Amino acid sequence: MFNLILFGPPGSGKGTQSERLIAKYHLKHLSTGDLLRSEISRKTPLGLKAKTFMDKGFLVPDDVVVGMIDYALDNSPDVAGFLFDGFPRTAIQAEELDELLSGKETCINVMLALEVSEEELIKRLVKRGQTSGRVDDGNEIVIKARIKEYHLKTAAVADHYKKANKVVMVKGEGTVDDIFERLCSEIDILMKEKNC
Ligand code: B4P
Repeated sequence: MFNLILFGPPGSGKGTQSERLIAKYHLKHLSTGDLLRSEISRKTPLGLKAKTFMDKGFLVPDDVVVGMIDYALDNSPDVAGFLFDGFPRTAIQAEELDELLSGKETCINVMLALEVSEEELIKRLVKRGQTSGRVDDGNEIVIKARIKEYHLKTAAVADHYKKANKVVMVKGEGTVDDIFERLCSEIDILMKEKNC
């Protein structure tokens, strides 16, 4: 298996690039943001709970998202690998993910971390907010709260994988095509190594 984490602050293009990467490399896409939004639209108890955090720009509690990932991993047999998008977002989630994968005799091969300036992040999210209908994109105060959560809780996830020498930084500004090419050239090298 080849398992990768696409990492970066809110609006760095994780969702955008993931769609292309899963098509090219036939990986199973696990986006906790998408999974949570699906729970919200179906008005499940989990979704109703998550919404109270997401609408304010806060992270959803670790046990909720880890439970969702655990379930998704168990229900995805025979895949070439996983692309984790927006997960893990805290050091605890990273530890839990490592444990879940080691129980399946696999691991994270690489974390590709998108680097984008804060000014550009805000610009992108405000623009998406004009059409997406997403409460968390619709208001600059909420967007700034999401970026603050990233610095407070999520940036540490990169440190976790840096210790294992698994982080590759990728410039996340430019056209979507250019960024996709940068990501693919890293993946093509790493796939030959498969360092689990
Ligand atoms: P997510 O759904 O993960 O979304 P995101 O971080 O907002 O965006 P992403 O980086 O995927 O950006 P995208 O490609 O869409 O999280 C939403 C919320 O869910 C979180 O705030 C949190 O509350 C909760 N949550 C999710 N996972 C969680 C977890 N593990 N633990 C706890 N809580 C969790 O791009 C953004 C915009 O930029 C788009 O409009 C796109 O078109 C545009 N864009 C992309 N690339 C561009 C480029 N190169 N140039 C110009 N624009 C570009």
